[in-house]
Amino acid sequence: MTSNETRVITIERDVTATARMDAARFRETMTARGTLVVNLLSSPGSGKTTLLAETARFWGDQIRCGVLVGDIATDRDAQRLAPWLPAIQLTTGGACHLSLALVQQGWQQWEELPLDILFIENVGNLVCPSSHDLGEHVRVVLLATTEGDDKPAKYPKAFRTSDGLLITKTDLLPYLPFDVDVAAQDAREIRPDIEVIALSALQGQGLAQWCQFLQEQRRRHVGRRPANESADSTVNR
Ligand SMILES: Nc1nc2c(ncn2[C@@H]2O[C@H](COP(=O)(O)OP(=O)(O)OP(=O)(O)O)[C@@H](O)[C@H]2O)c(=O)[nH]1
Ligand SMILES: [Mg+2]
Repeated sequence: MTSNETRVITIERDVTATARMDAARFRETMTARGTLVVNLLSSPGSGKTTLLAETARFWGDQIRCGVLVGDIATDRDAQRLAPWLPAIQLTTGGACHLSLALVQQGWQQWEELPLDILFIENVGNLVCPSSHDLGEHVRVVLLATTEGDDKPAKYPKAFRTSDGLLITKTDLLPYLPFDVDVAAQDAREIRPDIEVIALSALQGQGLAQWCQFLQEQRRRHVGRRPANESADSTVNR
């Protein structure tokens, strides 16, 4: 073969099968422990960390949450979250998404900690994280009103692989040409059953609906109520 010839090599096995199996195993372990795993992804700055802090504040000690927070560099998000919920920073050292191996490394530090919900805040990026199963039960994508209502069709994989879409920073709607219905419709064309919630973490609108969504997901995937949740519990601020 000369140096500029191309050879096609057929690999007759699914090279992603091992990664899928590892993710499925982690999910099963977390199901058995009664911990719902929620993977949050979005562009940088859509409001993931702010939302997590407000979610933990909303629930207080009613629901036990922890977060593994991914960033390329710095532990700023873990520091911001520490006053509100247990937080471990996972620093990727340049990679544009979290890996299951890194998540499991973080989780090992908590194996004895009883959690109702484990959040994973992925690295701010609307492309790379969507291709990596981190063993989550639920994937949620955030789209801020400042990003434009045309983004779902432009970044389809993030929306196709997500169970929920949070339209964030709705307090800014009076100042922006962003139409919530247009963004929701765009996302539903890619993923018809995506649950859409519009919210403002800063002002609190939509937060109760988001927390209700998480409780429903927990009942569905993990099949138990949080230990501290009373039988007729509805979320109150
Ligand atoms: N107006 C408004 N600003 C918000 C809201 N939520 C977050 N922000 C602001 O948006 C900026 C980014 O928020 P973060 O929570 O750091 O966003 P992030 O998605 O965690 O960012 P990365 O981790 O860097 O990807 C901050 O200045 C927040 O104060 C909101 O509901 N309304
Ligand atoms: Mg953040």
